[in-house]
Amino acid sequence: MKGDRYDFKKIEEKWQKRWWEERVFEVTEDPGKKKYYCLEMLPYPSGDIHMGHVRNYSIGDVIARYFFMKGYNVLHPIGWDALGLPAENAAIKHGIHPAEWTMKNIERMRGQLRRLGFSYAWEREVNTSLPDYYRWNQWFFLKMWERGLVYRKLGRVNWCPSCQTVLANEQVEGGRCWRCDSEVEERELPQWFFRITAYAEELLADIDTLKDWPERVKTMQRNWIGKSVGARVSFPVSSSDIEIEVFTTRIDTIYGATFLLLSPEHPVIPELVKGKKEESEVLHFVSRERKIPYSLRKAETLEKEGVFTGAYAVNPFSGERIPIFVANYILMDYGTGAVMAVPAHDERDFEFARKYQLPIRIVVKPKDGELAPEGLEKAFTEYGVLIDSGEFSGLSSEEAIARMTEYAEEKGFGKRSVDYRLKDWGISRQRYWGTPIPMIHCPKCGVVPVPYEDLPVVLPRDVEFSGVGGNPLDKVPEFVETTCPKCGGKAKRETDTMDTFVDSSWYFIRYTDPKIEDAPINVSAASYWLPVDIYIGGVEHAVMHLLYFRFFTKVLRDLGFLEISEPAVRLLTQGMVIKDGAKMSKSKGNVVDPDEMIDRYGADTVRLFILFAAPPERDLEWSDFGVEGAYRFLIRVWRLVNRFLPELEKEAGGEPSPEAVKLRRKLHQTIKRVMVDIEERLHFNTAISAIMELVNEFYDYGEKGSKTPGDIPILKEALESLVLILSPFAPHIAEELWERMGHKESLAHHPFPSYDPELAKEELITIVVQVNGKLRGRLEVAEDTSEEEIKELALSLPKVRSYVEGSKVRRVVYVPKKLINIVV
Ligand code: ANZ
Ligand code: ZN
Repeated sequence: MKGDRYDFKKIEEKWQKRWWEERVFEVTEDPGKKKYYCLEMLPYPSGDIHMGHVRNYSIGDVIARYFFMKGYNVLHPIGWDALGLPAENAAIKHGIHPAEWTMKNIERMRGQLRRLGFSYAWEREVNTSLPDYYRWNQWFFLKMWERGLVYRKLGRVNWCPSCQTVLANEQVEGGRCWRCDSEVEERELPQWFFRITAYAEELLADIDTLKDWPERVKTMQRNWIGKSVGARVSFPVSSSDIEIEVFTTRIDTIYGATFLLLSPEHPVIPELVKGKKEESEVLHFVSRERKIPYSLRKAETLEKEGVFTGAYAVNPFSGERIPIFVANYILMDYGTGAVMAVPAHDERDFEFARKYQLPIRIVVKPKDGELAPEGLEKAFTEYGVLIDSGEFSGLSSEEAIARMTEYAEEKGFGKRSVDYRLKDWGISRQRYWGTPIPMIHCPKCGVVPVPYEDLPVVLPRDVEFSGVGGNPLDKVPEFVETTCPKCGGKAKRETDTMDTFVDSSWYFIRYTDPKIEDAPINVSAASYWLPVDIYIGGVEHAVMHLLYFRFFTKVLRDLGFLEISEPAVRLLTQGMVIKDGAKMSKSKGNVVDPDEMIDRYGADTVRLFILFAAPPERDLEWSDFGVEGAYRFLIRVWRLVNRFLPELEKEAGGEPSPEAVKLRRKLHQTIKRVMVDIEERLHFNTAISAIMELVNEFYDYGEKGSKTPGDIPILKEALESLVLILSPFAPHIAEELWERMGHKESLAHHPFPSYDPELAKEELITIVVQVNGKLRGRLEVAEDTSEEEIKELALSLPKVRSYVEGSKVRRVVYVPKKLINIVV
């Protein structure tokens, strides 16, 4: 039996079965034990597990298994983000019911995850498409409605004129309908919104508390919230009693405002142009522009266009009369939808003024120098010193902003104002496969919430999916026709369903007690497990999902369910899996099927390769050669351990050989490195390479067997530790070898080996770090640190980062044990 072939198939099936039958990873709250909550973003059940999932979940599994072995009470759950558009599209295309399609996919993907040997608490699996989950979306909706955090207003949607239906953004491809290729228009429909802006300030401020989130994600969140401090100023319209309020962050430039701009959606337009000769041209322009999707109008490359309204406004500071235009690049959903245009100091206005030959007047000059007298090449957008600005001339922009805002407030035509780019969260979808919004429209009482005791509002099963003529739910009378809970009269049910981002905003809380029936959340379980200790997922979720997830946490705290204000302590955003230079995707035809790889090499090899090929935040280039390499390494471990097993039974005694002493040092250094790499650095690739070095050292010691009986205890310690530290990465082979060493219990809860700090001490050397040949830092590293690791360490030095950030690393020159030079 010993020394037999590495039969991964048999081994993996055996251990998966045992973990499952013995409920090895199921947990309950235990106040006597330190908890660790390891969470990976839950998958959408699209049909197959892809390599991106394998990567995400392998990373999470290493962390979870490691903390199990460190003695923590580890919550490591998984579930399904099971509502959403693809299921409905499949129904339209292939006539299969979304529920059936979803359940089938879940079955299949669950099987695939099992085959990868992940340490999930399967008993806590959550499926967001079941009424026992989504009823709580409805319940939260009602609670939020009571608190004024839900409202209804007109919102824009993509409309396909030929299918007569609303399209999701994902169904618009290059401005055209995914089904019929017609040009998509924008329309306004009443929609439901979550008032996330009520939390804008807190969402922004608390980013500073997220010490263990990547800077990049935090910056993206800050920009998305986009706080702008400025002023609102009212411009009276000449010979009328209309006033137009603008939002500006540069009130200091107001003497240079040479025209006023309105968004095509601005409500004042009809009144402004009424009876003027410009009226029909302006209204025509407005109706044309309003159909153009916002996404296009926001683009920086948009050709600026506008039309004169025939009306003039009066600058409240200078008394000057300036023309009013409607312009395509002014958006109604920011500020007030009206702008004072200062072409000398704003790029977009500059472009517009050039095009329509409007005056460009300089009112701010650089603090140290003059602007060329013959006119500007482009707008001067920096802060400077005011000129030609009446009594404010000579002030710096900073001072002028403060003083002029005060002045406007005193005179009553302006006020300080804070604006956010963040918009309220539009959650309405005109779709079937989502959570029904629990509202009723009564002709007498208006909008009436569904009473709590009538929840859940369950999706009807019998529905027709044609893809045309609007929301399928509208055509189900048994669903739509209802009675008003207030007056008992005939009423209609709301047929919009919720954005599926609602589901994924609180699933992590539901995992803490997924079966509780009389409440959405078990407060004591949530208080024990939360916050999430590490959250792992794709960087594509850096903004929306992570913001909604933070928002829900705050709302649920305010509803009394949670004690925390932020959901996750640490965030790890993994890079993409690429092949032949492109993201692995079905449409590119460069997909490597995980199942096929597992069949060929086993799950342990696939996991090991994926973890070894790149540090988690970087993109990972798929390599068949690399997979082979991972496989050969596991065979090497297999042979090594099996070869030494009989040795361990031999009689021990006497002094160890110098080679064994050396091996022992290496072992303790390796344990330390693996611990630091998993726990602190989250760099699994270098942990694995350390284990590989240890195995090499073992082979150096000799494959022939022990040198003296005094080596036996060291060999036993080294082999057992090797298997244990390998186990988070390649758990099946590790369990099998562990069992062969005579252990009866699974190693999943065996303590992770500890190291002797004296033995683990490594010889340190100093490496000089340069950027473009200039000294920027020094690194103290162990003598045998690899080039790749040194490069990573060098790039992570704050000083180096400040020189490298924003540019591309061209080349890295490494002089072994001396110097590393990063060329950007
Ligand atoms: C006059 C001005 C002069 C401006 C100048 C800028 C520079 P941020 O900083 O991004 O918040 N703006 C205001 N509302 C707008 C809208 N709905 N659509 C398009 N542009 C709008 O941008 C604030 C500035 O963006 C505002 O300050 C306004 O132009 C413009 F030298 O007012 B500014
Ligand atoms: Zn009623």
